[in-house]
Amino acid sequence: RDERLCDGAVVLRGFALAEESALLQAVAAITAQAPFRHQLTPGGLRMSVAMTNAGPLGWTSDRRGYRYAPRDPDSGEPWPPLPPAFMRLAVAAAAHAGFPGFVPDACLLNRYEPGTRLSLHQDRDERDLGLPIVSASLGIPAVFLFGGLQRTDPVQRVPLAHGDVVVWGGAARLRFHGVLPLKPNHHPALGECRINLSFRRAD
Ligand code: MD3
Ligand code: FE
Repeated sequence: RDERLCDGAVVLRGFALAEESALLQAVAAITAQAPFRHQLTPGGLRMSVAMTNAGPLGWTSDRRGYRYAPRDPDSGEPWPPLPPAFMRLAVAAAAHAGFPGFVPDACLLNRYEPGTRLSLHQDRDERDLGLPIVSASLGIPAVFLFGGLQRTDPVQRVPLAHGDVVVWGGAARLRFHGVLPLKPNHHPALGECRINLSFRRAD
């Protein structure tokens, strides 16, 4: 079932389905407390992806830059805690992919609707770039773009469906990546929506 994309990146098809109902319930509880919002980039543009966080730290963006912060800037409250099902999934997927000590302290939740895209970028706001990121896809399918270490390197197109988990570590960790605009679609549990959970060790 493991699909190796390159050194350090492996797709675990359907890995999140074992926890499907607990994950969906946890997403609903988190977003009731810390709703999805379209953050501002440092350049002053509103992001097409709507985001929120769970865990001791959450990834935020505003005109001053990108950072991990312990509180939701909209409410002034701490981000909701990482639910047990989130922690179990991230720890199990990382261990399965060869990162046995990985324990996340941040989960970024991204919400996509038809037409939403995420342009090519690198994730480098975490303290230890030797640690992996574990991502889980829920809802309608998406095409993930997986490039190289330079923005202009050729990209692989990787279809990701409900329940798929990817572990990005080692040499894959600093590769450029993004998501193509979502096609109109429907998922029985989430409607016209894709939610991606990405588990990180920020601090
Ligand atoms: C590959 N999100 O939030 S998660 C992001 O589907 C982000 O919402 C995408 O990229 C999404 O930053 C993809 C998978 C992911 C996360 C981090 C990576 C892939 C990565 C870091 C390096 C290489
Ligand atoms: Fe990313």
